[in-house]
Amino acid sequence: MDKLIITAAICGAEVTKEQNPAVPYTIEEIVREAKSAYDAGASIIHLHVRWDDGTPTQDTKRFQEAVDAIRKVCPDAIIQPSTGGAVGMTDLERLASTDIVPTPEFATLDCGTCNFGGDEIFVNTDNTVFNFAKIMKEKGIKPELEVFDKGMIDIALKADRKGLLVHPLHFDFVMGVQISATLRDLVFMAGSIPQGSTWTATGVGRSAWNIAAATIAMGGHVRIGFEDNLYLEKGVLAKSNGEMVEKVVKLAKLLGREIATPDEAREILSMKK
Ligand code: KMH
Ligand code: ZN
Repeated sequence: MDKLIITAAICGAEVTKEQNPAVPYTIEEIVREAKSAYDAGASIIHLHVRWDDGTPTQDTKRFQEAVDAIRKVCPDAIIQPSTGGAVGMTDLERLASTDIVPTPEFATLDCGTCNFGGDEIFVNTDNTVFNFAKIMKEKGIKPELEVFDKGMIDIALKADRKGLLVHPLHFDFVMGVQISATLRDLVFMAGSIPQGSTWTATGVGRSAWNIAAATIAMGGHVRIGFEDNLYLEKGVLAKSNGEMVEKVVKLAKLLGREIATPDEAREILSMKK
């Protein structure tokens, strides 16, 4: 089994300080959280940015500022800007995160429309997915294919048939937003991607730890962090992203899986250095 790649989704676009005071908004807070995750064993930082008041933004300059500041303390980390942004943003707005310099080596590519709780809908039409895939291919950015259910794997494979993706593919199964966060469905998702692909799984909310443990045992990679989950255990808020990454590292040790460094993660994901 490959070493375990841990992605820290440190900030997100939706979670707030009212839910957990450690959720980062300012550049200083984002850097603090990235470093805590990196020091604990995360090799990938999945990045959203906020204005100082917490409002989510895809502003290129704000991303540039955050990435430059994170680089100073996590020099070899893989920084993965979000192109999902927040519900309601336009495609153009969302893509602005890929305009930073140097061009990001990795970014998310959301592969379909899904319910996002209450009346919220996260819109990604087929044309949006194809257009984002085309732009990322032209820029040499490896996409992490964000799939919130099995149908989104099928949409990603449509993009692949159009020649818009480069193999091997890498998926992130987001469990517990649209598809349920059950082990049955995790096995179904992992069995539905092309041979030779790599995958990460994210358990949203209370499912985070079950999904992480099952994923470690199955040979997948784990995403954890405030974007997806605010609690270290039932009733105990996590004090930092690092604390959550430490818990994943402990689970991996118990299950006999070593942790990948950023360069080992690049190798496992067939990313150019
Ligand atoms: N905030 C969600 C609407 C991504 O980063 O690519 C989208 C999201 C996915 O978080
Ligand atoms: Zn995200």
